[in-house]
Amino acid sequence: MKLIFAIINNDDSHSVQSALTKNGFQATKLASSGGFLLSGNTTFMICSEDENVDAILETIKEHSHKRRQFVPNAASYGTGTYTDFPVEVMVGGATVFVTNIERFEKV
Ligand code: 2BA
Repeated sequence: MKLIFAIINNDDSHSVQSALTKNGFQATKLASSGGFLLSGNTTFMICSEDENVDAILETIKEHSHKRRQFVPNAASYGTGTYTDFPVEVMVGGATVFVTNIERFEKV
């Protein structure tokens, strides 16, 4: 079994959630925020059988869009990058981590 963490833009989270549910995949949504932009995003926690991982990633990919966002100056202090103007970065579609689950139980 695998545990998938998928970090999604808030604007895509409803669409991703609906598609996962429609395709029969159970997910837990966590409110999270990015360390760079310091803005809110959504982390999905999805436990699945190994053979469903690709279908889940495909569903997430289909509903997560790339977008340009501007980084306010204050957000770049930690990186050592100091500019007078906001910096444009490309965000998304989704940042995904797939990990092994040693044991899964509902008690
Ligand atoms: P943030 O940390 O707010 O990052 C937002 C976007 O800013 C990133 O988009 C990337 O394009 C840019 N960015 C981040 N750190 C940067 C840096 N040091 N220098 C220049 N640009 C930088 P994504 O890569 O699509 O990431 C979206 C969100 O996914 C991130 O939000 C963070 O919450 C999460 N994430 C991405 N990579 C991660 C990782 N390796 N570990 C944990 N979370 C990660």
